[in-house]
Amino acid sequence: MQDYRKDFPILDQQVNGYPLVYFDNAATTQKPQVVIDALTEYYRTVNSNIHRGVHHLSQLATARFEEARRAVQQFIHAPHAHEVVFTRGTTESINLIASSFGRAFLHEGDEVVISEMEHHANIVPWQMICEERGALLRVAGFDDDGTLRLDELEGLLSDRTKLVAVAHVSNTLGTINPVKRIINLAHDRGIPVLVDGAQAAAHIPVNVLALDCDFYCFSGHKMYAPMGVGVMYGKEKWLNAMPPYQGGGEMIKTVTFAKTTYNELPFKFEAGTPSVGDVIGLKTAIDYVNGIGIDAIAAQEHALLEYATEKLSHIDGIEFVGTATEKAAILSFNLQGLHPFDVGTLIDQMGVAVRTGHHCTQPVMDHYGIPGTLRASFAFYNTMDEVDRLAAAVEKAAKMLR
Ligand code: C6P
Repeated sequence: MQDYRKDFPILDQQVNGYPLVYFDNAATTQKPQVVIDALTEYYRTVNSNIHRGVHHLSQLATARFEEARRAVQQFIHAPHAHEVVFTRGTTESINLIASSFGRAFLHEGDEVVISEMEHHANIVPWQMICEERGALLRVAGFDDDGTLRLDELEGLLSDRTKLVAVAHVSNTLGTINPVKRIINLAHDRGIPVLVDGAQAAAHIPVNVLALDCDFYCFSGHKMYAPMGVGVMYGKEKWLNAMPPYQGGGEMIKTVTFAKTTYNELPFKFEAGTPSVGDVIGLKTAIDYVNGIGIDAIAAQEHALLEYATEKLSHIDGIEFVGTATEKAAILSFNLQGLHPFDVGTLIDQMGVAVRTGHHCTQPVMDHYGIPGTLRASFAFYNTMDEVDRLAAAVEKAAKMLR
């Protein structure tokens, strides 16, 4: 894995006089040179609007854009390329589904079930649409170790439930949720399931066909691709039954002032000019990840998590937040009596980048009665030496603050 590290030029720099240790990969991953090159190459030689022109560049850009769609389809094992819709990111993907599915299928007295560990992006859009439609949001809790209470979730499912929406991996607790079991429980009752895959897509294998999920959402920038592109996978039967999210160019078949008819999938959900270069960058990132292998990536990140958990457990007053058995490489923690911002600021002075705060999961903070955590999140390019640097920095910060 060490060989791949040199593919990421940004990692080779000093911060505050120390070699950078980048442990904020859950917020966004760094980009390999091939992705940076794909972007500049696109703007240098191909840039053009897509699906609109007969001219050479437009056709080239369109072909590359659609090639990227097929790459995403294969990456997540979607049955059809037209079930892959490009968005700006997970947030937009979930808002699209909440707004469109909600308008089609949510009525007064209906319910949407989510979990207590969701990112705000998988809470607020549901609150908004539920309020608009007179529906109710129901929340399944988690145990103190960060394990989702599956029995509680099952108990919430009824003939009023119109959708279940859960994270594949929690961005704060690191928990890998048993999404296949959740999907089976919901499908037994005819309820569709949305999986928020923002923290899963680049870290564990994703197979939407095997999962049989109805929707799967993720962001390119969390999987080595540029910011500005995300994916909303939806089963054809749902996408056909849902109204468009936004109106505009590209999503129409015919427009008259009397009546407009909508384009076929996936274009019905892709109004306006998309971020073509970023989509092409996403394909390059997928090729790059495939070149290493998602299983090898998962194994390396798991080793980093185990080592970091062991190493940090020796620090005086450390409290881990999220210790479920099934975890992705996300380690949230606090130091007794110290504010996470203070510790985070001090370790940044030592060149170590972690995220501090509530990580857009305020209900998780409320669960524990804490204002925030420090969160180290790993990528395959991180090293055990960097974990040593984190542990040393945290220890030193604690000494300075106590
Ligand atoms: N979590 C983090 O530091 P966007 O911003 O649209 O790319 O992703 C939103 C999102 C949705 N679901 C989960 C589980 C997420 O982790 C995120 C983004 C980042 O944890 C930024 S808050």
